[in-house]
Amino acid sequence: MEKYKAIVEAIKSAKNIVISSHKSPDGDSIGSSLGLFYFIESLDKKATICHADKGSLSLTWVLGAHDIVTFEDQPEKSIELFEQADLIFCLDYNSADRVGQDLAPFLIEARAKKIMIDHHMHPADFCDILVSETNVCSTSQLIFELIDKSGNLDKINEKIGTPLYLGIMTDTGSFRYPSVHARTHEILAELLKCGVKHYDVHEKVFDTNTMDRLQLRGYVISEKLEIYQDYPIAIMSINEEELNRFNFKKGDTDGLVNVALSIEGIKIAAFFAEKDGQVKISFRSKGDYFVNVLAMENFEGGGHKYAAGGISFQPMDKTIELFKSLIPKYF
Ligand SMILES: [Mn+2]
Repeated sequence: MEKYKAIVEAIKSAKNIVISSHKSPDGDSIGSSLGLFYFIESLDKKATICHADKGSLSLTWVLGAHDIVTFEDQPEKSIELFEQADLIFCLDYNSADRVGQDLAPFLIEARAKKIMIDHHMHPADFCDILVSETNVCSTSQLIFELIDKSGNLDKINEKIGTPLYLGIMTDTGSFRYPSVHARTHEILAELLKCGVKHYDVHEKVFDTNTMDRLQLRGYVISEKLEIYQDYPIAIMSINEEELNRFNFKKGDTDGLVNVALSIEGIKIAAFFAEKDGQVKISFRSKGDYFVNVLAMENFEGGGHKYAAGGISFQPMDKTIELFKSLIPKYF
């Protein structure tokens, strides 16, 4: 595909390449960033990954994850990277503000050529090259397509493949969402052929618990899960004091919202977590129920039809009240 070839040409002629992704990086942001990073390396070029903040422990075991420059740890270096870049990749996000309010102004003002590779709906118009494939499961899959369709499949190796496998796996709930297509499995087969240890990735992401993490999850499920009467909606919430009680670490509550969604008959699940005076919200849904519009219009967020997130600066009780008051309007 011409677009992918143009991207590889842009990489080859760039001097300072920066790879960015959205704030609170997930498996796909870290996976696509590192997969692209090692692909660029295979072209004898160098890149620097710069994110707003670090990923959770279940993600940062991947080779190279500790070398990701973050604004939270190195603000000056991060700003310098954006100012000096002549090529910036925008991976796994669709508008500039998604990199977080600290980095966004530097991304917007950067003189660099910008390339967006993403699978979220409604991409904003701030990039020079746009790869927006909303029916593809993950940005990591699109990085594989970039490598393959630019004629560089022979470059794929374990270093590139492992983070891409991580990104595809985490963005598809382990390959089971409707967004997984035959092509996804063809790609996974290619990744295994080049030496990716799929069992290792699964174990590191899903079978690496601390006692605190397990007990926190058990507590939320047994004490903080509420089924909303009259609608097929489940709500979970946890406040700062409770998080501290279980020595909360980033990632400890990941996926809990899916547990709520798994209850028989439930079509919409919302998870509210209070931290640093804000309430972060995750929404999941299935069937005819979509959560992205509600997240976008009321909680400064967005995402996909069945998986979205948002934020509230109101106290927890007010935030949940607001969500409940919106239910008749949206569902
Ligand atoms: Mn993604």
